[in-house]
Amino acid sequence: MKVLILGGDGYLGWPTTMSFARAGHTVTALDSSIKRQWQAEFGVRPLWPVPSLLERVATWNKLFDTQQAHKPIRHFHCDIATSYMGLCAILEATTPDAIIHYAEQPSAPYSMATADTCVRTQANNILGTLNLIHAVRLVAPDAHIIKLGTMGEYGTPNIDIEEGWLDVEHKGRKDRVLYPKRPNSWYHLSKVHDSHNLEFACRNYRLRVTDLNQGIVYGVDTPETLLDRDLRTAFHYDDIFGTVINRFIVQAITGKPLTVYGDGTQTRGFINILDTIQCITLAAENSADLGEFRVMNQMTESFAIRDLANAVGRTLSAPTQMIPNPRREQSNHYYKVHHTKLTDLGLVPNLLTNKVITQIAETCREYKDSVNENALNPRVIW
Ligand code: USQ
Repeated sequence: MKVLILGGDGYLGWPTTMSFARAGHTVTALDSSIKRQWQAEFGVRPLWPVPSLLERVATWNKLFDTQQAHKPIRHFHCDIATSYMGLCAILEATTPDAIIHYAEQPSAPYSMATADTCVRTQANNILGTLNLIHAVRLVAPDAHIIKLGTMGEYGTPNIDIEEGWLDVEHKGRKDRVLYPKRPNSWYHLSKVHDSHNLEFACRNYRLRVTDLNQGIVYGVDTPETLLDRDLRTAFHYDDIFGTVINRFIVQAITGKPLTVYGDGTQTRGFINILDTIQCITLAAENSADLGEFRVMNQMTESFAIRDLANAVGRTLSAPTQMIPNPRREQSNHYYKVHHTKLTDLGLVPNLLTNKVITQIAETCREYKDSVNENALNPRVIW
């Protein structure tokens, strides 16, 4: 396959880029590097230094330049939210079969910090996806768009969470509608808007789209990041871009209590970074049909946050601390998610075990002295 990865510099974009390249696909990675600026605005950075996309692509291509089976990765600098023509030109040059779209502002706290960060989040995410829709329609109408959505789009409804669609019966009539969504941040809401725009594009332009509602990702290593230190992906533990398991592990290795927001009864879906790659691969290998808006819930297990904190705390001998929840979230809520479509395609989950927690902690321990303790407690409150 010819695969174009939007957001190839990111936590998930880079490991995905390498995984597809290693599997023998022709891979192009695109990024605007803007996330590095967003990080700088809040004075945060990944736990270890991460070479630029250009440098990592060069390292990869050097590593594999003697092996016939591997084609070099190509890369482009492009901001898809502001450069429709640039995106069209890249689609023309790469003629992708699959386009994997990670190129979005990914943080709920960032989006909730100020009016400006809210507007920039929604502008970046919604306009980027709209430009993609129109560029694909014009230049590559057969390409399969694989869009990273999020489980947080659904919020915490008092009914089961289905995979994207809901069968409803109203006053004796039946219909199938997009699942009604009630997210908890401007960021998550930007992805709801994306989902609606993509579904509209499937109906009206006959695009083919898979929307993957992904849970909270944790983990550091993939088979490819382990090949060379300069091929590692970014690891965020800070209050803006760090996700909860990664944060708890860094708090534990630095001897700080694990910050459980509120009473920790809020429950969320989770997924190992290895399974993210598996799911994206399965989605790409099993394309949606032309005109189909296919939605799959990309998570493997769910945990209440306090149970998660206890599991990490027990494994790494660290105390947990309940602190006032900086976010407006429901506690003690119903949470039942259906997530069988990816398993039906062949996903074999890598679940969260003590061994997995210990392995992540081992990698992080080497950089213990680089931890910015100011970034361990939440700063954005809503
Ligand atoms: N939490 C704590 N303590 C912390 C950090 C978080 O208790 O120190 C709690 C939060 O209150 C929340 C849960 O952990 O209930 C998850 O927070 P998070 O920051 O790990 O994840 P979230 O803001 O939901 O967003 C992350 C990614 C986002 C992705 C999303 C998947 O940043 O890109 O879309 O996970 S999901 O949550 O399923 O929508």
